[in-house]
Amino acid sequence: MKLKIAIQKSGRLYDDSVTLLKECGIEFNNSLNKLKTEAFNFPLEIFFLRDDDIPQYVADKVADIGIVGENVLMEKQLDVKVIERLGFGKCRLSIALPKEKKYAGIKSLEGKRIATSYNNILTAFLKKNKIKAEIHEISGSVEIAPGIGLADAICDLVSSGSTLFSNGLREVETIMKSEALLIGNRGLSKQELAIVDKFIFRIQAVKKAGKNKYILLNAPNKNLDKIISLIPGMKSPTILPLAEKGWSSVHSVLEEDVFWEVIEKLKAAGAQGILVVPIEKMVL
Ligand code: PRT
Ligand code: ZN
Repeated sequence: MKLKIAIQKSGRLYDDSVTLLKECGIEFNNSLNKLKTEAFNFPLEIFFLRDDDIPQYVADKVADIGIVGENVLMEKQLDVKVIERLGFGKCRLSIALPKEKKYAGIKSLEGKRIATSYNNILTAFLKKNKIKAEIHEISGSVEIAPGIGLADAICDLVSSGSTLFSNGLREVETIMKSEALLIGNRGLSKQELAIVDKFIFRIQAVKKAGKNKYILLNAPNKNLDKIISLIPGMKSPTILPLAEKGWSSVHSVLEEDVFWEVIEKLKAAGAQGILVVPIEKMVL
């Protein structure tokens, strides 16, 4: 019994999807022209597909699960299950206008021509806001549409904003935020779900590890209580005596978000020789 996963064949989600599988300890050969491969050490068959096709393949159970951008899933409007948010491929779907055009809120879009590859999402957004506009569906290079007189505005994905900037466009509305999702067919069997669970367990360990660092430091025993109270670790930290009298070594786990703040406080409390190391996997 093998689970079939669909991932992007090439493009913005490819590298992170492959990295995620590899960090989950799933080994496979991914030579460029392959459409399909099998993992050596996990019951997984991997299909390499265009991102636009992945929701349909998962809905039809050609693939059991898949990795796809939330934007693509929303646009396709197919009934699949969102299993896990993966935290990469982040972007937003926005409306942008030539920067010299006036914009006074959504009402300014009334009667305008908007070019997009996201017809369904844009239609729903306009309807919700009671705006009547003309949608020009095009499949690529949406950002050049206003410049060539095809449209007054565009609705497209933005990440850094540099594409908009270099085409003289200004972002005026964000319709949705997006990231890569692990999606699954709704009718998976018990055995298939058991493999999905194993996979999710690994993904969560990898994601959790990425957010945490392992920290080792030396502390004078007299300040030990204070120092321990500063570290919001997994459970209580490990304390080992140092060869030097009156000193201990403290080991714990620290979240990325609070990292710099805590390090400063630790130093102020007399901690020395602070080492911070990445964690590969974390299982709680
Ligand atoms: O061949 P295939 O159909 O599989 O790939 P594709 O060309 O349709 O998609 P691809 O590889 O470009 O993007 C795959 C997914 O990555 C998208 O569906 C999003 O979920 C996600 N993603 C994240 C992005 C971006 N960031 C992004 N910036 N997808 C596209 N872009 C484009 C955007 O369309 C615009 O042209 O990048 C440009 C804007 O980028 P900035 O940085 O200049 O703002
Ligand atoms: Zn695509």
